[in-house]
Amino acid sequence: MTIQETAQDAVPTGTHGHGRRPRREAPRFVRGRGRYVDDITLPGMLHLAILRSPVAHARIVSLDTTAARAHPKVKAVVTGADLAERGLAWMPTLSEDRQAVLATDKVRFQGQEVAFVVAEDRYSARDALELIEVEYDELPVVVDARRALAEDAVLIRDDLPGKTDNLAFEWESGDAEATRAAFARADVRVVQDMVVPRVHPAPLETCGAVADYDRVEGRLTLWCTSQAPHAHRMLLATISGLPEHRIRVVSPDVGGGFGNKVPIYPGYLCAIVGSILTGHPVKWVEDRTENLVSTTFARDYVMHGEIAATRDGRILAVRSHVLADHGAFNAAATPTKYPAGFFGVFTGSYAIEAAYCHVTAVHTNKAPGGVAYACSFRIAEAAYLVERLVDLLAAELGLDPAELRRRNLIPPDAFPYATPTGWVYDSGDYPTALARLLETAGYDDLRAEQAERRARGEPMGIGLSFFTEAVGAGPRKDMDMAGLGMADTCEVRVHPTGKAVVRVSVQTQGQGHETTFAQIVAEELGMATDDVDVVHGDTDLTPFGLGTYGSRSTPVSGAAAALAARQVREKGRLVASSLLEAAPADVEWERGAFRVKGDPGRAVTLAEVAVRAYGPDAPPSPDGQGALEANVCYDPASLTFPYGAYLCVVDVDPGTGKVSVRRFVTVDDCGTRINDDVVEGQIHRGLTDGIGLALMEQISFDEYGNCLNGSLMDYLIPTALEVPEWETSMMVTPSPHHPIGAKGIGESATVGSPAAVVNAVVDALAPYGVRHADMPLTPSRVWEAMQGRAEPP
Ligand code: MCN
Ligand code: CUN
Repeated sequence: MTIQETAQDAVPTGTHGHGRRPRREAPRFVRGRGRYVDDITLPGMLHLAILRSPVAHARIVSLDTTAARAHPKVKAVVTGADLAERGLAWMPTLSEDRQAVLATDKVRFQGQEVAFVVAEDRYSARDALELIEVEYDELPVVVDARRALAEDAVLIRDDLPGKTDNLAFEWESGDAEATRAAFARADVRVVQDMVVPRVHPAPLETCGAVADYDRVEGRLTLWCTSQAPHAHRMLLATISGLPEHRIRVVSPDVGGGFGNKVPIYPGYLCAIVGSILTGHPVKWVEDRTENLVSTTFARDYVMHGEIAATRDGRILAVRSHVLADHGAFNAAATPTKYPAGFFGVFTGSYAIEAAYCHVTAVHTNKAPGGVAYACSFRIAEAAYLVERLVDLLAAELGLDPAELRRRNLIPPDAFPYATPTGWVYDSGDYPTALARLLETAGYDDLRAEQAERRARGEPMGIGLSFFTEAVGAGPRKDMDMAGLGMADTCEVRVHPTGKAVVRVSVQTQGQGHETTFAQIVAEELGMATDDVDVVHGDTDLTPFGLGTYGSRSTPVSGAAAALAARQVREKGRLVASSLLEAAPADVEWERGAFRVKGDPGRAVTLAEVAVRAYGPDAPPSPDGQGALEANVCYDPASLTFPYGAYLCVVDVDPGTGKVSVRRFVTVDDCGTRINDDVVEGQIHRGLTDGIGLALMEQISFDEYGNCLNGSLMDYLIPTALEVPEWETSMMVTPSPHHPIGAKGIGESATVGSPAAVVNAVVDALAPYGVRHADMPLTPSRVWEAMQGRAEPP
């Protein structure tokens, strides 16, 4: 597995890129020395457990905590009514809805928070939960989004004044009229309904918090599993009424987020209330079932897709209607103006005249949330939709799917490319990526092999996908979360001995930021990466910013880091000119040092400059700020648009319907890469996600709203056994508006790969007359499809 190079030098990016460097956080993790929320133990710390609703929809008739309070080790028992007295029973969500912290009137999904107990140890807290008596008056449930708006559907959100139905929101994008006209002109139209099932990010570490409220100082410290510590601090301040400057949110090592840790959860607030009430630090760590059943899910889109083309295979238009299941409370994490996330990029990587989509989002009696799980804000759904439609169209036209894609890809000279739904893709060379993919995979040979196998009755499938993502939210004028504009700040300081500290507002959950942000700054300052330290995940120690999700750390904070380092370098140049006894205009930065123009032998490094910068004869700092310090808030001009071309080869066991992924070949382009190892790791992980999503992952419910996937025995996630040896390769088309030309990569493979797997399986099943089957393609579903029976999803 090697990374191959194709460089398209669109913008100069200095010397950034291609550093293969082991992650500096690795030794700590492999030796078990990571420090996660559950590793935090404070003197006098108490433990919190949450009582959750066993039913999906019910009125709370009565709630008796007498016996629980009498438990000898219990310090506090708190109900929704107790919180309501303090105005804390409800909290705002990231999507302008509200969510119950503890239920007061009704429970609206199975696993909803009803009460909590604080006790001396975790076991006693859990024991005491069983002593709480709750009488529920059960109500009808809405489980299927397709039934949510039926006349007779029970009203879930009767807490909202004037609400009479289960509609969460409606949203549209594109030009309905132009799309209708293009469809009318088309020779061929293909229509397909498809479901992207509800899935869960399922990070290895569940969510948790330790709250420590200091009654004397009036200060709150909250260690929590947060992908966005600064945004969470602001939200916690608004909800709790505690002053923001007296709240410190610390996100220590986080054992995977994948979007699960973007929202704030009732548990965080319960821990805070528990600490305020008892005067002790309080720890809440949910178990696996609580994580799977009650925290934010992903996908859950029922999509109707249509594609129109000419007979010779030119795609004219795409249209879609989506029914989005947002659960009991709309707690989706997405920029305010984008309630359906970035689903609007569903025209994918193709030059298409017209497009239109309409999204209807509904409430159901299921866990709240939405968007999460390496999705680039719903681009996972969008990419899947268009890539399935293109394959269906190829089948209809009798064209090879690779050829159909080739005819419609956005040409390289069209960038920056404006899509019919209003997105401006920054850069790319799509035809080269596709050509490289087909060549690396040996596409023609694969098709020949497939024909031979088919003749022998062996179902083999070849699936393609080509995706484009939009990552790196803001700019802040267009994008905000909970009123906070999406921009991020980075602070760089070079100390007298020439070592640097970088403080970032984003928060790693395993992506390797401690290494990669050091690399960005070291590269800009001509320093050794080991001489640069990265501080993150503590609101007291880092500048303000919106956090890590939507693969925005590199596009936003990475840019801030490069620019802050450049400002430091510029200050250093003045000091260097005094050291070199040359006019500042004659000093240039070249090959990692300040050099006198025309006399490159006369040079000083930044480390040499640092000593002088803090010395008695230092020249005055030009901006009156610290000698070698800079603080840059980066408000991105636009998003970055990484893309990729994937090919998956599967074999299907005709007797059992079991799918085996034999090969997975990829070409990705995230512009300039900071660290090849990290990028490759991100891609491997995302491809694994894609196989899981396509073949095994689903959160499902029975007709009573019982969640059927409360453990990792019932919610299958892929392991090394289900994945092949990856065949990855890279291209480099820098982003023209990013200071080092980098685009995000953290979600690319998760977004791009499910369609390749499903396309491969459907391709394998073509001889059985199958044109579509919904994820997850479990053996039973594949087998049903082979028998000509589509199993209802
Ligand atoms: N990188 C690089 N060169 C680039 C782009 C990125 O070297 N051109 C590196 C970055 O420096 C960073 C990593 O790749 O170390 C991912 O960068 P980026 O694409 O900016 O994504 P973020 O750091 O913002 O991470 C978020 C993204 C998301 S949204 C999900 S979901 C996801 C993902 O990252 N969750 C993850 N990858 C994950 N990986 C791990 N181990 N754990 C998670 O929870
Ligand atoms: Cu959509 S999951 Mo990531 O943006 O944290």
